[in-house]
Amino acid sequence: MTVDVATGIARILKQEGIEWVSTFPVCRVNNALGRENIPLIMTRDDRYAVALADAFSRITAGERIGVCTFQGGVNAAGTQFAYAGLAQAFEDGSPVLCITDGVPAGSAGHTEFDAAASMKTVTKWYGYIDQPQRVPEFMRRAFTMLRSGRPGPVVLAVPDPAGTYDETADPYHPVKGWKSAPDPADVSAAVELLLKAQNPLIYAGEGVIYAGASKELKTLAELVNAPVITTLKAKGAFPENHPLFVGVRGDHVSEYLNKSDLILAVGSSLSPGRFSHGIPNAASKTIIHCNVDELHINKIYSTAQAVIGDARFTLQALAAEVSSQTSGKGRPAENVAAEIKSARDSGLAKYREAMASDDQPINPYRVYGDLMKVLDPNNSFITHESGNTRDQLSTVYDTLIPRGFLGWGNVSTLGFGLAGALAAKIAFPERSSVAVIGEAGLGYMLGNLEVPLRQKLGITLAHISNGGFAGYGPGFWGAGHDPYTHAVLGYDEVDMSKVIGEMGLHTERVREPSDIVPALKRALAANESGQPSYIEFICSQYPIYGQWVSR
Ligand SMILES: Cc1ncc(C[n+]2csc(CCOP(=O)(O)OP(=O)(O)O)c2C)c(N)n1
Ligand SMILES: [Mg+2]
Repeated sequence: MTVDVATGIARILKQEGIEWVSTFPVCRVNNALGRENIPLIMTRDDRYAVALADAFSRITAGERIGVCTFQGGVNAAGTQFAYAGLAQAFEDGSPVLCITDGVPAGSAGHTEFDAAASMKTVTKWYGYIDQPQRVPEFMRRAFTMLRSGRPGPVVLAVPDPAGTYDETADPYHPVKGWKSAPDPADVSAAVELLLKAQNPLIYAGEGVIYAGASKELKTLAELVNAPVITTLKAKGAFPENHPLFVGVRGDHVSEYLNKSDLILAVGSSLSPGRFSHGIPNAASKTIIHCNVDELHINKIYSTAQAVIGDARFTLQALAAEVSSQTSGKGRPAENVAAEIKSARDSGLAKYREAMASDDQPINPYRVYGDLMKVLDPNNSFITHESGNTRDQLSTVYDTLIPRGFLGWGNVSTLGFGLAGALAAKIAFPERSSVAVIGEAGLGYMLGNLEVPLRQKLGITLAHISNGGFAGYGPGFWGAGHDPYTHAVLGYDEVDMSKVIGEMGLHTERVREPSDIVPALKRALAANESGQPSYIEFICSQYPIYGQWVSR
């Protein structure tokens, strides 16, 4: 059977279980997707086409791959704008598939912008389908990379969507994805070190979520009685009401990082980026580094023992080895939970007080505390924006299930929060889905607010409206801290609830702390009928949150 390249790609996507594709037009594969009945979710810019698919891959932990298309070829306007989305997906290691037009043979060198070279800097693989009959080969390779090893984005460039090939010559079979288990000798050496440590600390990264290893993480932590911290991106990998959970950030987390003599890192690259902890006094600690990617071993810190493999198999193997080396008894340590509780109580005291504040303008922590009262922790999704909402929520928001909270951004590109909430609603329609945002993030989202209206995606935006870029305000961090680039029109000058209300979202403006809970309930009720909501909380600037620990 002869098929054209674009149709061949569409059919393979269906074989791979892809249920929709996000796009910003035009891409010469889109019409084939439409003809093959793959719904196209049109976003309002190319960065968002990538971000929506990227967020879908993240929220489903790569179980369901997000796919997007954007404009490429000689007229690479879409590629230039999508670059921002890809850079973020690459930075955070998200397995998103992007399909774009390739520069056709005979047109190379016509433009100043080299699309292929630029895509190669932000992808796990950039594949250029140079001949029609290679479609199955390239799609197979793409899905293998998307489902195996360290996650990352793949771009496929299609220079000739109308070219034809014989579909039966190299029949396509869906790709399973493959995992690896660690070397048993490394596992037993790691456990010997772990059992010798006085104050081991488990440092869990997003690899635990991608491996679906939360249960195994809990089993190991309980067996060795070790405190657990998670990275921002792994928030929710460990149930945050568990007695062994220390936190994501805050003084109590700093205390545990400082006092530990052994770090058992699982599923984290241990790269002290902008929004993660470094390991203080690393040279005097023993670092066991469990990771799927050997390139992270000995990357920044000296690794005492590497354990390379999938996080779930690794945690299973470590637990089995601990049992065997301790005759099933595990590591005794009586006071661990009580010590964690007292460290958390003192570390969180000032935030808990803020969460009960009756101040006007509203203290942002009061909104977060009330969100925790309204949302069902076992059946909801929340994400943050770049700025204070990230720093404050990751300090205090209690997350009980993996991806109940989407933490994102090794460097956090403003505006991704809406994509996160939309993708969560698509992935788990029965869950309430909330993005907490500031004015800067909102600025990046405005055009895309039409998307949930058109798609009937009932998500809620909770805007901490404080008239400026609070983390950059003058005065909080001493004189001279960005005083010239801090203020934007605030709630006294613009009523964003009216602006956005005119678009058709359910909107409210909340000044009274006692109105927060009822307003959130009304927002979520509107969401149930597919209407998106926007609530503007008139808040103070309050840039107070737990810090990241430096190396
Ligand atoms: C694309 C991008 N550019 C610049 C930044 C730097 N940045 C981080 S937060 C922020 C301002 C946040 O202000 P706002 O949204 O009002 O939140 P607030 O801190 O006031 O709660 C800026 C400019 C960024 N994260 N992403
Ligand atoms: Mg602000």
